[in-house]
Amino acid sequence: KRRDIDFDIEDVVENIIRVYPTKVAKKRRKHIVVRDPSEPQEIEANVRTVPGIITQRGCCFAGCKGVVIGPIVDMIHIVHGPIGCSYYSWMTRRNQGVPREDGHYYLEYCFSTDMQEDNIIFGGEKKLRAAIREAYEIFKPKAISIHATCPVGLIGDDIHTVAKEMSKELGIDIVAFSCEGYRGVSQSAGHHIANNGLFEHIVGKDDIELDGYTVNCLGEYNIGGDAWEIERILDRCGIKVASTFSGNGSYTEYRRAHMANVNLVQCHRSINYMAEMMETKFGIPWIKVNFIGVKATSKSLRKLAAFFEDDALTEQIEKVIEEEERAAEEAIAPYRERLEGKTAFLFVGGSRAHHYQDLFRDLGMKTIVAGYEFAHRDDYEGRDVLPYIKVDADSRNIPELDVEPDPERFKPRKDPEKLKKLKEMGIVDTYEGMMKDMGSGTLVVDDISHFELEYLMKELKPDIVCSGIKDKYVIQKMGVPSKQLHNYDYSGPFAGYKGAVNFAKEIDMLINNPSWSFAKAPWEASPLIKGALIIE
Ligand code: CFM
Ligand code: HCA
Repeated sequence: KRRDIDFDIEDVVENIIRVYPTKVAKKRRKHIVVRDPSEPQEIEANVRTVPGIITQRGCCFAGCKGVVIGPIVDMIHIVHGPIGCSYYSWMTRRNQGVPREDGHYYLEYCFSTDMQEDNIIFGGEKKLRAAIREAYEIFKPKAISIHATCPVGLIGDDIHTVAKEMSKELGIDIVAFSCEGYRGVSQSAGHHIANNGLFEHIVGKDDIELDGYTVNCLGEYNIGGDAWEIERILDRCGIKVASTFSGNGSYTEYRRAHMANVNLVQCHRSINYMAEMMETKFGIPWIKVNFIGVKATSKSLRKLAAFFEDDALTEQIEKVIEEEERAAEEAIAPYRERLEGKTAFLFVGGSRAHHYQDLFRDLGMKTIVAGYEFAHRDDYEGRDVLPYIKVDADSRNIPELDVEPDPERFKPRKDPEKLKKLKEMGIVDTYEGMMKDMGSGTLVVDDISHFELEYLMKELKPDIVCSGIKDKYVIQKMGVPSKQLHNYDYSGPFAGYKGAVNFAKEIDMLINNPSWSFAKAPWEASPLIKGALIIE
């Protein structure tokens, strides 16, 4: 029998599930977890979305071209396909960049083969070759990437052979990515393909020594300038960023990225493959960091101090933490007073729904429902519980590269005994995942459907919902403010200490804006016909 809905969270979940047809209900139930920190919990993730359900997910092409490769500023990225795929992946993500001294900078251009019907029928390779030649003649780039869209896979254009032949003809690196939109089950497959291509063709080609303490920032895309705030902080500590994968990324910098001391992993989901392959081939360990949130940033810096084990560096890091924390907390205090106790829902791709919980905690707010669009079980349950290869369903279609230690370049950055100790301390080569940070009775929902989102909003009445463009205005029409955590709407940075202050100010402006009380949800404005499904 349908019970009256109360705030017993188990009941809320059951009420959602019983609306679905039996088969769908069975599937969706496994994607919803009511947190009980007293026991290890499992969640279904990285599987095909139920057809017909309104999902927030994107495609493999989005993950490869849009997310990982597109932000590299000094390569030309050619989309082989219909113009729409190129246009819709052009500058909407707000990944920022600047030209380097050599002047190669193509972020503001949109390159496409603009496939037409006759290319679909007679093949598009000729057109792709012509596009590469034309781009080369005009811009003389150092390197070009080619990205396949759905029709390319369907008609069987051999983009890898075209890349090889054109690379020989023009004498530059040309890397092809078979990232047809339909591959895998989400953007996630595209990350994997992009990581493989970058690693195989670009990373580790130039042995140029780097001075001092150097890190690569992996899984940081410089949305709204986040990477620059992180760089500012690391720079103050005396640590240099050798390269960032891939916000404001550079082909030239990736070729020597293997010379850095350690890899910092911000977004584990999109770049864990690169971290893993670099460790195997070059001996570079990785540290899972989170630069979203004041306390989280300090914690990440302390992990770095523990890794380098240098008293002078540790002292400098502590000094930076002391000064930056004080300034940020002072600036946040007035906002925190007005935000304390408010609640948030977080639904974002594969890492931010976890990372932003730290920042909300700094504001005195509580995340009561959170979920990823396309993360894998290890991002929820923890990396040590679930080593990535075992849970990586994408690997069904995307082959792992055969990576071995490179005898000439493999320099262990830490002696194995120390590394083992650091791992036991939770400092290197490990990631705990989202669920551990979520309190008893909170909800974790993977690949949330539109129906589930609306239902949960009506029942739990969050003060803010952080999500993407597909549901922002639906949420706001329900009288609840929505902050996009993908592109940050029009602002940022939100990372690091200064970013946390920007975020606090914006969340305060949104939540404490009196206009929301004037918005009438559709069901308030005109009565809806209401029914209940009674299942005995
Ligand atoms: Fe990583 Fe990202 Fe994210 Fe992601 Fe994305 Fe993004 Fe995202 Mo949008 S790489 S998983 S595929 S942190 S584009 S910068 S905001 S869904 S949570
Ligand atoms: C993508 C990119 C995206 C989309 C954001 C959104 C981004 O997945 O293709 O749905 O609002 O961050 O720009 O995640």
